[in-house]
Amino acid sequence: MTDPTGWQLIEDWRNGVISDDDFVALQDLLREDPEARQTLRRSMTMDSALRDRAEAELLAVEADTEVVGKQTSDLSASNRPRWLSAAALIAVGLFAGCLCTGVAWAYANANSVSSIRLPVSLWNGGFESETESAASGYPDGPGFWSGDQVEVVESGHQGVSSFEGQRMLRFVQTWGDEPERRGARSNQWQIVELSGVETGGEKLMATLTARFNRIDAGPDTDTVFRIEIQAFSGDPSTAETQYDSDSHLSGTVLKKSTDGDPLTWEELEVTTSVPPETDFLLIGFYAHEDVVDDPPTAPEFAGHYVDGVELELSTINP
Ligand SMILES: [Ca+2]
Ligand SMILES: [Ca+2]
Ligand SMILES: [Ca+2]
Repeated sequence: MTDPTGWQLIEDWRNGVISDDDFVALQDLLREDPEARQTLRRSMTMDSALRDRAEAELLAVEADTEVVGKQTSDLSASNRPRWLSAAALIAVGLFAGCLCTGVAWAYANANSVSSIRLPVSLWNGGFESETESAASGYPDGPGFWSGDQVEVVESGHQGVSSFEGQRMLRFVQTWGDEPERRGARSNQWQIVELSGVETGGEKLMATLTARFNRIDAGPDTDTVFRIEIQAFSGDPSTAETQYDSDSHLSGTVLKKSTDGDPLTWEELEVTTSVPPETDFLLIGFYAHEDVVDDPPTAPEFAGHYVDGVELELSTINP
């Protein structure tokens, strides 16, 4: 597809920042232009969760207009809810050990295969520990947050109540150790090892959820937050080089512009397939300077917070 407008519409949709009018324009374009549909499908190739979403939201038109070789993932929308088989629970539970903070059993219904919901917690996803960030830059192992300057603050900071517990994390600067260069985003990473997970041949999915909030400090207040999850093979110490070289096995990213109401938390959630050869997941969340990119030595975020970061692993029952 050579139409730059079409590319931009697809990119905005992928990042979750498309406007209502542009969404309608994108649907019209996809309805009328087979090449645009092909472009969208190709751009989804690495991401089964996005591909499912595209087919649910944007590519349904194909059923009426042409016969296509659909690259449909077998993780259909109706199968996507996060239910686990008993075998997967045992396998993941044994592996995860300290990662599991309360395994909740919930049988789907009497007519389905018995399934169990398994929330797998990241370390300190609620930021109730006073240790906010163990290192700067990429993590080289599991079990801690690492990235740019952040601080754990008490609930009520600048009029923002924590999403859960008594504390939350505030984005401070777009850099870690030294303000060496200009930056327009502040983020934190965490690695979750999966190399010991046995799923009994079932498809494994990972869902990342995070809640964001910000104050309204006037028209210059930045608005955009982002979450990201990627699956990699190999040793976790290779996370930085693999991420920089785009060597993920699968992954999903989502951006969202938030309101200026400090009383409401905005939720971002992404789901990605976890290929069998996955050894670890790289989890990330960001605040973007989408309105004004302040110099690195100036305050870069007026009051931008994250809380309630959760990772959930699930298998899809056939
Ligand atoms: Ca909290
Ligand atoms: Ca809000
Ligand atoms: Ca900046």
